[in-house]
Amino acid sequence: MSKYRWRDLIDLNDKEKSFLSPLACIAHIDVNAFFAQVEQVRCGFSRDDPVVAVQWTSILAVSYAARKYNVSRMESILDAIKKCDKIIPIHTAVFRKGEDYWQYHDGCGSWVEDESKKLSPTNYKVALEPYRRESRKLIKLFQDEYDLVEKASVDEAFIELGRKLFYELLMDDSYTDFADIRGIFQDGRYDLNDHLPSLPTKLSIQFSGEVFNSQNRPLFEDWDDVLMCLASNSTNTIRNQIDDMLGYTTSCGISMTKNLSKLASNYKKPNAQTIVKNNCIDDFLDCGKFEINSFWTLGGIRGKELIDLMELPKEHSIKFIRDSWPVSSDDIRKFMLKKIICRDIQRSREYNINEADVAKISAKIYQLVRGQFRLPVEPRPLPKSMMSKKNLRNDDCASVIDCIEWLEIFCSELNYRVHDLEQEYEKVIMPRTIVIMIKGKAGMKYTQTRRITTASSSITSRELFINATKLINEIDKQHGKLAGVYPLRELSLTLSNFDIIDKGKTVLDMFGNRAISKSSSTDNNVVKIEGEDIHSDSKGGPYDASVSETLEGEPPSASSPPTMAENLTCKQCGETLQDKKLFQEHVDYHLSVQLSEQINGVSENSTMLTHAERILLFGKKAKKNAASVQKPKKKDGGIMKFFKK
Ligand code: DCP
Ligand code: CA
Repeated sequence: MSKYRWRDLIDLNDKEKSFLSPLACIAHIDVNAFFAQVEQVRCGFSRDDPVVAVQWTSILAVSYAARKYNVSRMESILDAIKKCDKIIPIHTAVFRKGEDYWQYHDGCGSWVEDESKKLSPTNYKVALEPYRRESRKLIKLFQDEYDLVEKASVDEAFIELGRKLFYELLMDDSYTDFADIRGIFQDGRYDLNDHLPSLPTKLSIQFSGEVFNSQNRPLFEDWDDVLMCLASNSTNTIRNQIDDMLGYTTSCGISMTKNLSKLASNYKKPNAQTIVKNNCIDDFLDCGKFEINSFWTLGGIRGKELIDLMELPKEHSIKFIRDSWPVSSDDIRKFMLKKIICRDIQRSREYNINEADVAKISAKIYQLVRGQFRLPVEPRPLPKSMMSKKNLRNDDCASVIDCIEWLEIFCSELNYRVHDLEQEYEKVIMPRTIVIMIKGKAGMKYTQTRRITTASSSITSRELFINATKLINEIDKQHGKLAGVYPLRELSLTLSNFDIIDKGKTVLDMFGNRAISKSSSTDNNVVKIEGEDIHSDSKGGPYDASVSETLEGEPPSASSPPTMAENLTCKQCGETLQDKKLFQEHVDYHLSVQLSEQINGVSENSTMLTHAERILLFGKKAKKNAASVQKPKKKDGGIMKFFKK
């Protein structure tokens, strides 16, 4: 008899429960030397060519062929060429100052002798769009095959295989090995609390990739092993597809949890997959390659504090925790708490782990070291803002004209990224706030904010540029003449306060309640994401720097949109609001609804329709306009724009 129950297997068919089942299978797939492979494929090199992707003078990604020469990331390209003159440096695509499109300049870069071919940050900004494009293709391949995919970074994803495995085991007749269990399931001859039948005596299925099995444990002991095996065949197929269609090798880890799978995909690179079966989890964690700070999120200061607080040895810390606290996480909690109280008496600095988080972190550590820390695979919450910025040197930006030339690039980049997010989430995303920040040569920072009040159904770089130009002119007028401003040291543009317009499905399904407040409308799929939290990737380095950073200083209050009446009475519906902030939210709400209606069509309750439009759309018996207040004339589109496209 199996040690698992029918309930454990049936739970795999439920996206909400699957990751909690002891039969869960989660894969983590990571592209090897991502930027380098993108350039290798684009330029027609082979995998044996030692390609490196370069940004100015630094190496961003090192192909596995180049790693053989001991070349590493963040090394200068000149140093790398000294190590091996066969290295093939390829510079990332760049935007040129004053242009709103990116381009590759193959054959150019800091390592080329010809001065006219040296790309420099004085006139260019790195464009990461080519990598985002490839990333989109990867995610699309995953999403076409699996129903639960979490993009973890630009080149990695978690996949939860529950439904796929459930189908293969219990419904797919081509797997003859499983005829018996399939029969029981299909006839309904089971109770959820019953144990599953024993494994068939003969199994013809075989694992793809490497099963981590340092202790030579039986390959197929129970149904979890069978599911891992099916999972390994499935991920192998998709990885081959990525190779065939895009030309990239990947590494993959498969196990019961996200944390373990991430360690497993990193275990063997390039072009490999490692399976950590449930009966080999401790063997894997104790193999000597991992310590407590190898786990995702415990790599930084938090991990170091934990090592201090738990008095962990330098080596075999995972096994040490398991052996020292065998019974419950509460024992870890008590131990850490004592240490924290002592520590805080002689407190010399701020700490990351404090009394308030001890219970939570103890429970997490207790589970992590046993490979039992369960996290759902789920779409990332949408970033609350996105930034394009440039660090500036010398006279890179000595006047408002220079600013405008850089802003042209920023707007194009942000426009790409908004549309990138739209594809990832299958939503229409409309930023409502735009903030410019300048840092003068003396180090002072100034910011200026505007609301983006367009009612068009999609943001464009031109629209962003119009807003950005207004902002820079305002800020220049106010501060430009001060000593210590030009030439600037930093310029950035940030978009935030996104309206998320669903094209039909429910948004809360997708994002839950995380940082999202649904607008008061019930008949429009509009969600506003509020606050100024800044999205950041899990990785540091130059890739991060151009993704987003926190703004310092309070932005001044937003300028008024044209529809705002000074007496705080909405021209659209007649409602009078108590203060400017509420009024602004109210105006935003109308804009969001209008936008949603352009995308999704209108309902009869819409406040955006005149009575005549209502009759045209819904017939003579249509309700009168909800607010029965005359609506301002729409500038363009007329009634046709309310019809579904
Ligand atoms: N990246 C970057 N700066 C960093 C980290 C990453 O620019 N500090 C970029 C370049 C990488 C890509 O992100 O190609 C993916 O990062 P990974 O950490 O996954 O590294 P690679 O894919 O290059 O290598 P590996 O094969 O080890 O995953
Ligand atoms: Ca990678």
